[in-house]
Order: sequence, then structure tokens, then C-alpha cells
Amino acid sequence: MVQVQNVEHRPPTWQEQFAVQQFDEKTSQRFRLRAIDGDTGINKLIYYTIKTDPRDTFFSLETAPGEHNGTELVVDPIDRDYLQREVFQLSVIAYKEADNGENFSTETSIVIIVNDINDQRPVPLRQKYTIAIMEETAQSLNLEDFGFHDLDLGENARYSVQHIDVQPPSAAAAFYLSPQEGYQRQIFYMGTQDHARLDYEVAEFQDITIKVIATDLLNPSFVGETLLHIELINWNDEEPIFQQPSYNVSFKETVPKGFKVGTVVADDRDIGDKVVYSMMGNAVEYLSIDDDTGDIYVNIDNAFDYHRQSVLFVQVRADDTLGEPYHTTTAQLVIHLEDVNNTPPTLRLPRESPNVEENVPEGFEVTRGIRATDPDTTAHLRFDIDWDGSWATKQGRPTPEIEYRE
Ligand SMILES: [Ca+2]
Ligand SMILES: [Ca+2]
Ligand SMILES: [Ca+2]
Ligand SMILES: [Ca+2]
Repeated sequence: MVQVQNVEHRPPTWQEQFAVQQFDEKTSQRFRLRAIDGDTGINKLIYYTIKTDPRDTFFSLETAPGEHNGTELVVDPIDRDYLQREVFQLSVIAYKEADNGENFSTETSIVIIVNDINDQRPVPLRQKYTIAIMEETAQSLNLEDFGFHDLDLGENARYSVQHIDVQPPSAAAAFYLSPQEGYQRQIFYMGTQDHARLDYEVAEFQDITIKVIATDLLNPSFVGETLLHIELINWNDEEPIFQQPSYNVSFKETVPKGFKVGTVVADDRDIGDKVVYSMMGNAVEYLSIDDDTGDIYVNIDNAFDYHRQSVLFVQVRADDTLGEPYHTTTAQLVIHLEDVNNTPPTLRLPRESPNVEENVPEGFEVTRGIRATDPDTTAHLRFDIDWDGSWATKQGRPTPEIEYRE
């Protein structure tokens, strides 16, 4: 009788196996695999080992010792969002050790696919952003890393964005935000759309806070928020404006040097700006203006003469000083002079001395040719005879005063 030794020469063969498994991220899974001895009738114990990418620490095998019912591929929860991977490859090797010490093995390749679940909210890239911008100037804001990141995949990673005022009210309307939807890691742009609202001269606008909110499109309770602090920078954007376009003053033509004519005032809304006043034209020859207060004074005696010019027009100017661009504005000062009775009347006598007959009756008209004029509009002329400077002659000889004086 010949004993025939059955020489082991076949690798194990798979009885339970799979090529692909697909399941949700962050779930635990177990999958059974089983191989049997390829050599008929021997039925050696089969051992299992796993080959994975060294990073993929969530795959392992659990094999009950001494049993023939295979092994379990154990998958710990896989965080697809953290890994940003959804496809994993590994292989499981079944082997046995022959009596002669030789190893016989068989390998099966497995692909694991994890499905994303929508469990991430859009997270701002920074908790807050701070920027200083010029007031009332059209611009796009140069914000670094301004955006959100939803670590999910596909539709789970889509979100809408909006911006609302924190302070002051209506500040958000001064800005646009683009685009209005984001996907995964998305950078957004903000710019001014109504820059006239961004007025440093309105105190509450000097420091603006806007909240930017991102909302998961499939789960509105997944919200991310960030704050934008926008500080306005003051510049010389306001013009000085005279309180009146025209100032009217009236005073006597005889006012002396130092007389205060009046005050002109221009307001400039720029915070920190200062207006300086000056006069244009030849008014500077007889008027001076305090560049700080706008007070106007007469700077010489006998500056005016009602009869030469009764109404004077003076251009007054205000300049702002905050910085470029500088602004200039003008107003008119109208001076109405009041006439003063300061000019003597002019008397015109007849060219020839009048003659009268002797013994004319009382009330006889001697002459009509006496005329007097006075340029002063306020003058009331009165005529008197200057007896001391008067005389009469009769036949070439002086007549005694008694004969003609009243
Ligand atoms: Ca999400
Ligand atoms: Ca997810
Ligand atoms: Ca100004
Ligand atoms: Ca300003």
C-alpha cells in the first residue's frame, strides 16, 4: 500500500468578497470576507492581512482566532470633509502556511466610496475683517481672504451670502457683495454701490460694522457669520458755503478807518476744516477782512464818497484748507452808502450887479438870478443876505446902509 501524500500547492480561494462598498461618511461599517483552502480536503486555517495607504488608518480586519468563518473588514468612521477624499483603495490578502513552510496567498482589491453628508456649515475664512476707506468715494474694498468655506461636497457645499447692517442703520445699502452664492471655499468681493452714504461728516458713519451671513442652501440652520469693520477716512470733500449769497450793508459815507462794515460767514461741513476769508478786486484798497472771522473793516479814512459812488459791490471769497482738492466760493457784499451833508452849497449870483430905481416900493424884486445848489441829498438850502459883505452904490458913490438895509 502506497501512501500518497497530498502536496499543498493551491492558494486560498474567496468565498465571500466584494469589489466596492459605498456608504455615508462618519459611519462605522463591517463587511465579511471569507476564503477557504484551495487544496481540496485539507482545509487549513486561513489567515488574513490588509494592505492600505498608510494614511488610511480607519481600515482594519477582525478575525476570530482558530475559526474558519472568515474575517471582518472593520471601517471606523471616515471624515470625508476633513480628508476631502471620498474614494479609498485597499486590498485584503488571505493566506495559509503549508506544512513545508511555504505560504500560499490570494489577494482581493476593494474600493470604498463614502458619500458626503451635509453636516458642515459655511465657515468664514476670518472671524472679522477691518479696513479703512476714503469717505464718499466709489471703490471696491481690498479685503484679504474675504470668504467662506463649506467643507461638504456637491449640493451640500452650496450656500447663499448676504450682508446686513450692525451699525449704523442703512449702512449695508452702501455696499454690494458679489457673488451672491458660494461653493466650498469661495472668495467674495465687496464694493461701494451708493458711496454718497459714506459720509464721514455724519458722525455715526465714521465707524461702520456690517455682518456677512452665509447660509447652507440645503440646511438653513447651518449659518456662518463674520463681521466687517469699515472705518471712513476724512478728506476735503465738502465746499465752503456762504450763509448768504449776498450781504447788504448800509452806513454813512463818512465812516472812519476801523469802522466795522459787517461779517460774512461760510460753513464747511468737513470735520477739521478751516475756512479763510479774503476779498477780491480793488476793495482791498479801502476794506480789510479778518481771514479767520470774516469781519470786514474800513481801513482808511475818507474811503467813500456818496456822490462818486453810492453803491459798492465787493466780492468776498472763502477758501477751505483741509487738503487737496481745495475749494473756493464767493459771495457779494453790497454796500449802500448813506449820504451825509458834508458838502457846502454852491451859490451863483447874477453876472452883473442889479440896478434899482430910487424910491421903489417895498417888495420890489431886485433880481431873480440868485441860484444855489448842493449835492448832498439831505441838504435843505436857506438863503440869507450877508449884510456885512454887502454894499450899494448910487451914482458911483457908496450908499449909506440905512438906505437899503431892512
Ligand atoms: Ca454644508
Ligand atoms: Ca459632510
Ligand atoms: Ca472742505
Ligand atoms: Ca470730509
